[in-house]
Amino acid sequence: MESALTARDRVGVQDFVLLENYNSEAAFIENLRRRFRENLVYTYIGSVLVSVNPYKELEIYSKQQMERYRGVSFYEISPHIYALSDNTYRAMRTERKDQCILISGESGAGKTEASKKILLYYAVTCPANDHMAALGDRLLQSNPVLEAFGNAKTLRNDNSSRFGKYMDVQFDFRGAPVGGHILNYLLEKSRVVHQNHGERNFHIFYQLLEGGDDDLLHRLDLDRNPQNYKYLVKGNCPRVSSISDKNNWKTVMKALSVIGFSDEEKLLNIIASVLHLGNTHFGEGEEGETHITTETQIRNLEKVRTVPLALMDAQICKNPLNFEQAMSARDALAKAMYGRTFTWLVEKINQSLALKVNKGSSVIGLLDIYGFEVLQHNSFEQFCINYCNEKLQQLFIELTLRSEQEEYETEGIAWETVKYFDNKIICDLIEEKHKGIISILDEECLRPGETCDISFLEKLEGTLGGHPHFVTHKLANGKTRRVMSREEFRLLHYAGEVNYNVNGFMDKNNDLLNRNLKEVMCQSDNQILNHCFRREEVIDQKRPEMAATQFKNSLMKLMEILMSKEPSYVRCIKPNDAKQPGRFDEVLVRHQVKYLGLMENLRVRRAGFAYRRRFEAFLQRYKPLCPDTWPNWHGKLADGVSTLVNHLGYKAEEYKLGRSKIFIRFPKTLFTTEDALEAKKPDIGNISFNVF
Ligand code: AD9
Ligand code: MG
Repeated sequence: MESALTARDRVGVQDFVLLENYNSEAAFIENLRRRFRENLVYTYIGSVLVSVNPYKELEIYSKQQMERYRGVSFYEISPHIYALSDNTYRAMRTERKDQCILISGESGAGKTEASKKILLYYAVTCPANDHMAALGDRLLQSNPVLEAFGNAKTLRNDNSSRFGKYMDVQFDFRGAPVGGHILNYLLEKSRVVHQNHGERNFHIFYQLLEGGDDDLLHRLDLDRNPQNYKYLVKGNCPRVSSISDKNNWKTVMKALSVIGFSDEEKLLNIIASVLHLGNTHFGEGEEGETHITTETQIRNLEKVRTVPLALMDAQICKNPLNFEQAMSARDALAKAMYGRTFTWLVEKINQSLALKVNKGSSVIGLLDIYGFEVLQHNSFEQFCINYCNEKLQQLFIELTLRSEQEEYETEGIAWETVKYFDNKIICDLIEEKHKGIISILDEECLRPGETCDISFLEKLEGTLGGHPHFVTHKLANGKTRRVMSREEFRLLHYAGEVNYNVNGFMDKNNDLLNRNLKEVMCQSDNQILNHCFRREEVIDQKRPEMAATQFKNSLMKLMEILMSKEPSYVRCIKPNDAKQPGRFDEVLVRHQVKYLGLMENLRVRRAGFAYRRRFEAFLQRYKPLCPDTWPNWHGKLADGVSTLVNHLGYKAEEYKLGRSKIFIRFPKTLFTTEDALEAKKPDIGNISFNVF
């Protein structure tokens, strides 16, 4: 039999708090690597779950596995996303407190897969009621629909979520799921009209062309070749080997019907119209005015009857717009149509999940939001995404520190202060009223006269010059390591430096749709678009909130929601950039460990003690080691633990007894105890490396 020590050497510790040298990043990464090599993709930092994307199907998600984790406490069995799901569920049931699970990590790290596994766990293991079967299905089926419309192939992930998602799952007093609600955040609309090389538009376009039957495509006047559509050729990547658009199309259509959609064709009409719109060309008339020139496109668009093209033409002509303006108005329309339809789709799904006002019910919220993003060229979208990650990191720091501190106080043990980087300074830099980047951007968008992206940058330099986390070409004085262009500003995020190119910031923040085009859309025959483009909006002269401010406000609300719940965390790590199984790129992993703040997390968690366990759990496990506690201890639990550790020879500096838990300072103490247990009970074999 392999000794416990070598087993531990081989597979590492299952909780980082048990690392001998918990300050060493190298030891942390080595532990991750050992476990990854053994296909052990989950490891804890206390109650936080760290997950490394295996990039291959592991046999650990079956129904039998779900059963193994039901009602079992965290440390009795190897770490798993099901353990976290189950613990969260039980905490909700026993403490009657709303919970949330926050999933973070960079693009392709496995956030969406994790959230789907959690949902599946609840759908399969929770008690059912009459409505439950249908509701569980609808909850699960909302995923393929949202992914078809909101995910796309990017360079980093073949199925990248291009929107943020927060989903509440509601449970009744018996613990059966009874409702759900989704909040969506900032869809990357620019993808509708432009994709970087090697990337695609949203999946649904390709699914429709590949999977739709001939009749449907005929009715929509589409042909099967994506290369024939301007909005689909920018990335030069119509097919992706890991994706079957045809099969996914079937899944999506089935999912739509489970959710209760009765008229998919209206939805598909809009998708087709976006493609036709992209192929619409403009030409200059005799007096320099712009006209739509492609007759066939007019015919097609009229046929699908979403955009009254003749009206649109008349409006463009009446306005009049020059060629460039007409093209950009067309693109703005395509983005607005798609973006609003996506929001409408989320509303429809919400109606079908119907969150109920229900006495005695509680919720578990799941947050799957885009990870920190640093691309070659970073624009407004990356700015928003990374701002969102700053906010989440702040929440994480605040809540983990708070809960640790609270635990020490409840247990009556002195709290040892831990040093950590508080990123509030960066959040303020972005969101502070009047002085923050978003306020300055809004002001510049509203200022009359000649404003442009560069004048926005100059304003930033004027206001923020000297801020320790803000740099530009001018302010850097040649001191920066990387060359910056004159159109960039750099933010020193908690996760690293990112250069943002200001080109397009003003336009994207304004997110304006030509008023005349809005008017045109109000007259569409398509009921969904009628719902999305309201007449009141055209009449109402008040300017809607700018995009960044809208996003900021929705994030504030999200923070409030999350603060009101008991959080659990899943921190996802991407092992390599090649999307390949078995490859562990140390540089890449180290970077993520750094920016996810995992070392800080570990330091906070250790704050003096490596291990803590409730008295009853500790006694239950180790009582065979002491004749006074074996087979049963009849006195007070604390006395039992005291008797046990005295018998084991624990020294005073090695442990402390709180009110309901024992705190052990060094992993070594625990390992020695664990080895003694194994020697005593060889029949339990290598269970020790399961436990640690
Ligand atoms: V993004 O920020 O939305 O671009 P995610 O959501 O973090 O990203 P995702 O969950 O989509 O990443 O995972 C990327 C791919 O990794 C999936 O399509 C799977 O092919 C693969 N993956 C992720 N997690 C697992 C897993 N637990 N088991 C097997 C996985 N494969
Ligand atoms: Mg995702």
